[in-house]
Amino acid sequence: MGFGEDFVWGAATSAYQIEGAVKEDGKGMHIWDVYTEQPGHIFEGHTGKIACDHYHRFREDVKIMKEMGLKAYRFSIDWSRVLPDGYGKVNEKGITFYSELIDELLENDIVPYITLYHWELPYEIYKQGGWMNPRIVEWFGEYAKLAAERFSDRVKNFFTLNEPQCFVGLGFLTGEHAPGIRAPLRDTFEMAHHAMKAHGRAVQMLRQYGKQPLNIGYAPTGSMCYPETEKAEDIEAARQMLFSMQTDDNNWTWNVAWWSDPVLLGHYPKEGLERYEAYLPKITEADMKLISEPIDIYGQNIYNGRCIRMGKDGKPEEVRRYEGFAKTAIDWPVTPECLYWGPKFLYERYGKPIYITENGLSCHDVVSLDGKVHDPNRIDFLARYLHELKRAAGEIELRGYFQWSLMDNFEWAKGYSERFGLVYVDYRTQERILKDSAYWYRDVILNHGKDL
Ligand code: GCO
Repeated sequence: MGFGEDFVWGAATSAYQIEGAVKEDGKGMHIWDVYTEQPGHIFEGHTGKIACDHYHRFREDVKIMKEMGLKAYRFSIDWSRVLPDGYGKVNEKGITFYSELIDELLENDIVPYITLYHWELPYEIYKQGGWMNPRIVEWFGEYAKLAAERFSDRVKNFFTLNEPQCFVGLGFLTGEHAPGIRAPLRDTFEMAHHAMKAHGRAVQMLRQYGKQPLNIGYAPTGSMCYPETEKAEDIEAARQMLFSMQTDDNNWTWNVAWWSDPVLLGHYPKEGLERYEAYLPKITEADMKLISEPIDIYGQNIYNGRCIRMGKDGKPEEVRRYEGFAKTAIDWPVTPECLYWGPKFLYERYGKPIYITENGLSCHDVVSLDGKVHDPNRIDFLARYLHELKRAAGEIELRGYFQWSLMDNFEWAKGYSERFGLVYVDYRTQERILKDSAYWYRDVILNHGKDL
């Protein structure tokens, strides 16, 4: 079995991480523009002011995608570039940029997948409460309507939100991402609820104003789990752990089921409603109906997972995370099995066609004396993970895989100190160099992963 001929092989990026041009052609400010200006938040004070200068170099970058044989490209629209205040006046130059990018992709037979929100919250909206303000549901809906009106004649695939776990959890629980706030627990649940309603409103508007039948989904992440062995009890333990409220309260956003049960099953998980009762906002039936507006595809960003076994007490327990695991440059464990078990468990629970919307790693990449970038660790990592994904492809409806990332880029609080790209970026000269892994991935795409 394995990957079919129509399996979507792609790569992903996000606006702030690659575009630069943060104050150009009418773009408004968003929370990362402001957050990165403040000293002390980002490694060595790095910002996305220039990043990979993709705003000016997108044609060159699409040419590279073509050379790599990519079939699809997942990118985000910077909400504040097309709606400087987040609502109201449209910035036509911002629309033109994304329109020209879409045309360039289509001319090169690369299918565009748009993420509407990859953390680029317009600062004007933030000043009015941002995700705490219930009006954000309508504001996000109006933004989705604009995207549908301007791009859905050529773009069929839309993801509404990228990783609400991060933009709520890291932005407002731990405060290590923009806007760097440690909000009261109850506020984070209210923000999360508004974000899920905003997702639902965007689905409605995309559906209503889409110029063609659309594939609509979203791209969450979460604390993935896989069994230590393939014994039935360990598999059951991993499945139980994955969909339980498995974290402590200060890391609650990593609980997968809290974000996906409402969208795909129409209700929050019972365990969570009981456990978090003291912190929850008012949740109405109308809210749940909006949140569970039917979607067509389900993205999941998976980098690693927790190794789980059934304990002697009949309860799931974790094998210690770093005991014997290889680690990537950003110190994340290498756990390929999560790319078989994660999609499998998610498909069994939700029954929606799945895309792996992000998977990849940071390596200590350097330009060697021969002028090339040799990244055997990335090839080894991808070979192991895609081997596991291929097994899942033989069992569930797995639509595609977007490697994170197309090119080295601004890695949030880590700035440019982490290199996740298949393409190396020299930030002083903006030179792009395809790493060995880019050529390896090209061959995987060419032969549909036959050798994985
Ligand atoms: C995320 C984001 C990406 C990151 C990537 C590496 O998943 O956190 O979607 O923007 O850059 O995952 O951390």
